[in-house]
Amino acid sequence: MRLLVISNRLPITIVEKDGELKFNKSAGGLVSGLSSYLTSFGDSSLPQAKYIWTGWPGVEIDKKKRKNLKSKLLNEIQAYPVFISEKIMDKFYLGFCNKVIWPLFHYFPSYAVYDEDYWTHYKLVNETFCNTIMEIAKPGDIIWIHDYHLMLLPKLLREKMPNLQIGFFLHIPFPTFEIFRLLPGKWRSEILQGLLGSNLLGFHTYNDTQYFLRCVLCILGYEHNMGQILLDKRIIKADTFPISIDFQKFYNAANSPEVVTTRKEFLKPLSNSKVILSIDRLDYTKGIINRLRGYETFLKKNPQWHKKVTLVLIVVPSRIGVEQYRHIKVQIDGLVGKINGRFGSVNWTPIIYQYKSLPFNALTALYSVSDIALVTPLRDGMNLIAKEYIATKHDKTGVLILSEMAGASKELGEAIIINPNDMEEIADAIKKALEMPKKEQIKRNTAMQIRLKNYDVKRWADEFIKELLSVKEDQKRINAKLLNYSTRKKLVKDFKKAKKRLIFLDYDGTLVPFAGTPQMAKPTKELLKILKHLSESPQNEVVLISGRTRDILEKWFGKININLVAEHGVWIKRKNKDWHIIKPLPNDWKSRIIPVLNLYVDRLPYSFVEEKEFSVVWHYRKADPELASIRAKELTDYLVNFTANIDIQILQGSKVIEIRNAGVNKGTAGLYWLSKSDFDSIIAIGDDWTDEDLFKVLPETAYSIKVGMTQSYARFNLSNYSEVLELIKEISKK
Ligand code: GDG
Repeated sequence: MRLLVISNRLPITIVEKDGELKFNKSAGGLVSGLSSYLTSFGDSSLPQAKYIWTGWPGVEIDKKKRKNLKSKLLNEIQAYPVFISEKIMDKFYLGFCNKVIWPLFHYFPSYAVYDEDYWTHYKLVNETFCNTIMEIAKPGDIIWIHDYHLMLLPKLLREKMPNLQIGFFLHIPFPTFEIFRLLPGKWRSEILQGLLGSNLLGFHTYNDTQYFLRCVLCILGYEHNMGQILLDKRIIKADTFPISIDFQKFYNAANSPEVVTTRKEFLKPLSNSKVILSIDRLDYTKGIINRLRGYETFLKKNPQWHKKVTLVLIVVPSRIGVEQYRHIKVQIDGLVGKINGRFGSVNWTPIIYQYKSLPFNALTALYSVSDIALVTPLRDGMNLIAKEYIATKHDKTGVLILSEMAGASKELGEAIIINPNDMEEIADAIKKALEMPKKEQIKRNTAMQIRLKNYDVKRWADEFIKELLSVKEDQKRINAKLLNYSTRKKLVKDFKKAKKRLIFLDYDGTLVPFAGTPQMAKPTKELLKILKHLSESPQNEVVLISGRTRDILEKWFGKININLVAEHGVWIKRKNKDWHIIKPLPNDWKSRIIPVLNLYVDRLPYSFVEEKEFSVVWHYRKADPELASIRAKELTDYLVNFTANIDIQILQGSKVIEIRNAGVNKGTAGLYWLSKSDFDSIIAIGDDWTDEDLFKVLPETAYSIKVGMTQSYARFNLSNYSEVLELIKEISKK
């Protein structure tokens, strides 16, 4: 098994020395986390487990040097570069990624710049990734795509290699529908369609997952069941996988000789002071300004802590080409100066400020030396800093102050959780942290450490890949029920051989697609021709078995000589005969139900009531899907109680709720036809719950076929009405 990890950047930095390209491995949160998983993946129990990491190498590579670099990267670190010019990357990365997606997905819609040129470059880079991956992908490979830079890639890959197993993980938050819909219509649909090319989509938090599923429903109209979407013949699963850290790496490093030495050095100027640590990439989402204001409020309110506390503020340069980042840097510089100027003295600097990144040992030393970590993002997918801080605490002392807007707050509930927009709350949290008894600190940190140790980054990656493989197994089970080539061939052969054949065909969703209103779903000329042809053969008994009224069936199919069943089995019309009712039924209950349904028509715009002779239907196909699903549940609950003493059934169909007499259904109608003769070939095709009654009464040898990929009593599945048409066209041939 081969795993292809795809991310925007390869975990390397390239340097040119004496005209030759050299590279160093770089270690960030994701990189170091994934690297340890991939190392263990290489020696895992999975047969021939191997991996290749694909991404942009970070710089534009001269055409002449590409071949050489490619083989060097592949041989030495199992990496495969995607070559893209810096000019294109600028519009893609600084443009679409960081001026559209990053601000929008972090709830900063006013920072988003909807530039068509950025979108063009986003598509171009995703396509270039796809083409590069095609150079190495083999059937059976597992693809794991990372993050918001590559949201179109799953679909692009699926189009080239339909059977690839593709997983996608989003490292940033997925926004609510109200934010996501701000994207121009074409972009937002293409992004969702792009993501749905995956078999598994992973998000940090339950909310992110739900927001994604809601966008899919509201924008594309695809419903899900427990996070599972069925699209054509494919299962797509969305689930929550909160990313973690390499716990042991941070824990062990905190006691390494290098870190112990660095810690001592750091402690020299800070020995008489409590240390508050703030470290982030320079980013407006990280709440650095709010943090400084919160600290300022704390100093204002608590003069007793002056000269006894120091904020170590590390800001790591990032995305320098984006205007908001330059602006925030100016703001931070100003605020640090203001606070130090106002509260500082010759022998005390309230904020020690550094605008550069730290080597790993220094970072770990700072974590372990700090009494408090102040982590106050305005919005953050997860936030690894918070987790890493806890991991370095050998004596389990130290206090984490964490924003409720970070995904990490869902797992690190023992931290002091704050709202980053509330300066008073930040200030009070700092005071509470400084005064927290050691025993309390140890209790809180022990609980968090156990959690982080048990669910580390390896476990995170492992669970993602396991679930990706399990979706593959589920898919296989579904595929096994698909009417494949050989079963279909046998069906046709058995049918042709038979002397007496019975064919049950449902109408809506089986022979025609669903339309906005029932009147619009008329049969096409081609369908009428096929049905006529099929029904004319004296060996065939073709029964159109529908929930429609006899009037509409008569109107649409009256001219062809075919058996009809209306209202799900209530009315029967044999060829050349008149309609008759299968058994006498009451319909006086309708007058009590219709006003209730009308009430729900008022409560759900675009829903309407259809009255049939022995049933009534509340249709909601054109209504807002979310409100509709709530109203449908409410109505069902209400009807169940309301009709407790009446012998009627409430059926949840495809975007309809139908209320009809109990005891008569497609099954009873099916038995009526089955009793007419000994049939040596029986075929029944339907897409709805009402067809299940029919499937249940058929003999085991019958070819029962469910249209759509949902659970059914039917023996086989076809994915949509056009496949049904192909099949009946084939059997209608002489
Ligand atoms: C995105 C999401 C999500 C930082 N400064 C230095 C340094 N770091 C390392 C930290 C940590 C990583 O960078 C930062 O990770 P975060 O999670 O805090 O934030 P993002 O970079 O925005 O990451 C985020 C993450 O993806 C993973 O899914 O949690 O929400 O935005 O690992 O240690 N490392 C060193 N020196 C530094 O100065 N060595």
